[in-house]
This record gives sequence, C-alpha cells and structure tokens, in this order.
Amino acid sequence: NGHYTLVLVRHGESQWNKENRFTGWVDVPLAETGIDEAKRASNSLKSEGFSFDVMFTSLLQRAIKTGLLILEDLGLLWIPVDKDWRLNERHYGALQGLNKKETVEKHGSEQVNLWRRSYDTPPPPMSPDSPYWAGNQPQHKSLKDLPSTECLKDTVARVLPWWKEVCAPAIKSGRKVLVAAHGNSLRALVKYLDGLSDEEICSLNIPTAIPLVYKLDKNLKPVRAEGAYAPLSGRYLGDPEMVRNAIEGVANQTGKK
Ligand code: DG2
Repeated sequence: NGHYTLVLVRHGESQWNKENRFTGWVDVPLAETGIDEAKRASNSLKSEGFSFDVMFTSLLQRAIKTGLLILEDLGLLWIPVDKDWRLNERHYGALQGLNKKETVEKHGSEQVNLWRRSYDTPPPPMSPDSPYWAGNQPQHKSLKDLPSTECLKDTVARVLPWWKEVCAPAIKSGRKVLVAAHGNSLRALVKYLDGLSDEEICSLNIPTAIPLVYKLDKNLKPVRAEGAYAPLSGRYLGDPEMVRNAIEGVANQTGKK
C-alpha cells in the first residue's frame, strides 16, 4: 500500500537503570527484569505478526542483547545485525556512574533536569582519566573524536547522518527494519521523524522495551497511527495504562521517592 513500517525499541531495564545510575556509554548488562521485558516485547511483536529483514543497534550490550532476544523469539537470529556507535546512548559526561537521585540531592532538580532533558545543555565533561572514558572500551577506542559529554543536540548530530546514510536507504529498499537502541538516541531519532521542537522533546520520555511502531509514507514521513502516543505519530505495542506507567517511571527517576 505504499507505506513502510519501522519498529523502534529501547533496550530492557539494564543493571544501572535498576540501580538508577546515569549510564550513557558505559557498557552495562541487562538486568534479569530487562530480559523479561525483551520477551514481553517479542510476544507483542509476534502476536501482531511483525517480521524483520535487518536489525540496527548500538555498540552497547544492553541494546544488542535486547534486539537479539527479540529476534530469537521471532526465529530471526539469522538476519543481518548492523551495529553502529551512532546509535549509542547519549554520552552522559561526568554524570556516568552517578546515582540519579543523589545527583539531584547534590545539584538540585532544576540543574539535573537541565542536564537530563534540555536540548542543548551538556552535562559536565568526563575526564580522560575516568575509568569510564570511552577510549578504555574496546568497541570505542578506535573511534576518532571520542565524546567527553553530549547534550541531545549532539546526539541528533550523529544519529541523523546514520539515518540518512544507513537506515533510510534500507527502508526504501523495502527491508523491514528493527532499531534496538537507547532512551536518548531514540529521542533524537523521533525528534527528527516527528519534527518535534526543541521544547517538545524535553518532556518526551521513552520507556524500556516497548516497541514503538511507525508507519512511514514513501518519503519516509510518519503517517499518524491509530492509537499514536502524542506528540509522536508512532504507536506503542502495549496496554495504554502499562505504557503510561512505564513512561512516568522514566520521568520520575530523578523525582522524590
Ligand atoms: C539512560 C537514559 O540510557 O537516562 O544513560 O542513564 O536508555 O541506555 O538506559 P539508556 C542513561 P535518562 O536520560 O532517562 O536519565
């Protein structure tokens, strides 16, 4: 019918999501709960008959593993998997490793919210002496221009070239695409797809492991889906109440407990 389908999914709960720590480029594993969430995601994809020809993911195991768990459940472990650092989580600078609520206690919620959700205020930079410096990670050390911090605008600046060079051509060639990535790399992508303003994107949170399904026209412009989660044109595969709670949970990670 001249439309394309694109499925985006944030990884399931990671060990540091569980411990409520800023993660960014640190390569933490999925928590047990994250594995269960990935299975829930694949069940909902299966029950609606989704299939994929290629998976795109980051260089971080929480996203890779979530995607592979989904592919496994769909009998699709054989399809190509293309890993690209440009889908990595936004680099969280010197905040990486810190507990989100403790960071609020130290710096105040206004400052932390600015670091977390403003479009163009990056967190303080990470020092190359940090054990979490990307140059110490085997999958990143050969990248040129290693980031020491990123705001969402910086993340958009690397996700968009990936979209244009890699993802858009794959979709246009008729391949059914699954993207398994991260809260902020996906916020960067949907900001572009849905043309959200710098203000609108601030209040948008992406829940873990709930597939977000986009219908795209022949120019890859989103067509608003029935049951779309405004301001997005895509729809989440999941009970609306569960989706809403999951999104609020992300927003409240820095809130009072
Ligand atoms: C989280 C996002 O990334 O955190 O880096 O801590 O999606 O890989 O779990 P993800 C992190 P927030 O921006 O929601 O605080």
